[in-house]
Amino acid sequence: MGTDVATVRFLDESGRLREGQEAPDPTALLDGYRQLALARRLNEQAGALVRQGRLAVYPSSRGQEACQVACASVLGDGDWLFPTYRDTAAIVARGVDPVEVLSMLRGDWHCGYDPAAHRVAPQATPLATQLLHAVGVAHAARLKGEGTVVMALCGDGATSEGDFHEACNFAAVFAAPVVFFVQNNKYAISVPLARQSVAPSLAAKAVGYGMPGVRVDGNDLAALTSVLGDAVARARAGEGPTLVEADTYRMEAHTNADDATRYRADAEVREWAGRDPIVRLRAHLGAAGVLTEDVEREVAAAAEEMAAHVRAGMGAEAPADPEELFAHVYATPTPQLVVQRAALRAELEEA
Ligand SMILES: Cc1ncc(C[n+]2csc(CCOP(=O)(O)OP(=O)(O)O)c2C)c(N)n1
Ligand SMILES: [Mg+2]
Repeated sequence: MGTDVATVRFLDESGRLREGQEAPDPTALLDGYRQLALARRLNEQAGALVRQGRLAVYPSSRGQEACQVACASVLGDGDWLFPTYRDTAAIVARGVDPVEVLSMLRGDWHCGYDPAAHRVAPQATPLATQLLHAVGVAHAARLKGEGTVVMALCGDGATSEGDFHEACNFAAVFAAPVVFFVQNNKYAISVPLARQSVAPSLAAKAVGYGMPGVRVDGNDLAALTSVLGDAVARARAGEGPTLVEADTYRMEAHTNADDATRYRADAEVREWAGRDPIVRLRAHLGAAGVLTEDVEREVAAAAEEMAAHVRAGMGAEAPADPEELFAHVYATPTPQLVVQRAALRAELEEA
């Protein structure tokens, strides 16, 4: 039913350039490859930290690393990124220290980094709420005549939320400089895409809002960088929002608290393992002669250095002050909170 949009793809699953496709700049792609390797190592390291009890939870973006790297790399310093809980690697690709980013998933009450300094909003857990905030920031920037573009991330499941609809509609009507980037990883925890939407594609939903919708191979860094780069340029030129859907896959369970074998077949996971974004780019860059063994060694060393930094940062005990429970809620604490705080203090002093 209805008309679908074609999927943009530059590299096929074995890394060959598609016929008639102009070759992307290998130097930029090589830098992207470095970032992909770091993102994969971060996913692995964070998973290990969960098993060691150093992180409370980690929603892995394994398999989605090309999306993570591309959405950060197309932004300028003055632009904004609005991530979800699954987008830790995108925030790190934007240049934020992974130790800071992971502190929320360790259980801290704050997001771990300074959102204004990095122009990265806190990772949103309530689905799609960040899209409205992103549109607000984009609209304000436009009214102020700033050249800011906002990259708003969400998952396939989040597109069923009312907030998604409101954000898309408002952004299109007011030509807000925002890019809606949906990582369609085929599941919302255990709910498969077929139970989420029967639209021809998620990108096709853009038609109803009067904005362009583009579907892109989410495991092809070259195609993603091009499509997202064009959407950012369009927003910056005052032409309004774009909805970009990445066709990708969540290779791991929703989080460490989920058992994905209960709702999806191994064969499906294996099929997607054959479309790995890193393997594909490695094959392409190897054939182009730019990914030498020396470069591979250098990339692996940088990934190990980052992982060691993360282990050191997460291994150190987080400073914990129980009285923080009472801070940052009311400018003037309520009488009940004053009593409770005093009771806690007295109990801690006794202990
Ligand atoms: C408003 C809201 N409803 C429900 C949840 C519970 N929840 C957390 S993650 C999730 C699935 C989201 O799926 P998707 O948007 O596809 O993102 P993904 O986890 O696949 O990256 C749900 C239902 C929530 N966090 N917020
Ligand atoms: Mg999903």
